[in-house]
Amino acid sequence: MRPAGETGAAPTPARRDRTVVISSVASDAHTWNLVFLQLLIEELGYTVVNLGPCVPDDVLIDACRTIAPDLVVISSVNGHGWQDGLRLIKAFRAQESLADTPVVIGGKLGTTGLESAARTAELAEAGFDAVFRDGAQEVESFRDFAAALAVRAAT
Ligand code: B12
Repeated sequence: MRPAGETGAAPTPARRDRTVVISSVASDAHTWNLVFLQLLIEELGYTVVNLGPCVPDDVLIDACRTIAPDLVVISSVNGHGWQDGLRLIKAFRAQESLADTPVVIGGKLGTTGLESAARTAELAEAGFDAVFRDGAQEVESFRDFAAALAVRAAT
């Protein structure tokens, strides 16, 4: 993980006022991906609510309706993230209060580790604001995306 501030992403008061919800999908029992993301996002200065693994869609949706987060980060590595993600985002976007909430998904979303561009596009079309594939470069892209959140929200 890069040290906070290395690319101008040091924690700011604006970020401390913002909440990021992290969650896995209903089928996924892996946890260290979630811990990794929590540490990365906290380094940026955000408040994080980590809902953990195996979160049913309705539990995530209820939590987000209550918290009204500034960003929702979905992580999955068991290989079922693509279909779980599609189902989840359709239910999430069907909630009027969550229609505009930024939601991203990333990790090992397919069973082969070689997610096609078409599948990535399908997730984006279904309602995710960004889709991050596996790998260090994608984590860097996500970090830049998350770091810019407070700036976008303030303008
Ligand atoms: C530990 C482990 C388990 C443990 C998990 C225990 C726990 N409490 O977490 C147990 C034994 C339960 C398990 C079970 C299974 N596992 Co497992 N598991 C692993 C293992 C060995 C390590 C995962 C880990 O902790 N990594 C450390 C974290 C920090 O890294 P990470 O998970 O890779 O996440 C990184 C990226 O994916 C990315 N990332 C993740 N999410 C997001 C989100 C965003 C937005 C972004 C930007 C980036 C991002 O960033 C993270 C840091 O770089 C991996 C193999 C490996 N060496 O990676 C397999 C692995 C993930 N498991 C795998 C599989 C298939 C399973 C099972 C289906 C096996 C089975 N047949 O039962 C089950 C699924 C259970 C379930 N219901 O989900 C596969 C997934 C294959 C795929 N998707 O292509 C892997 C890759 C093993 C393999 N090579 O086949 N597993």
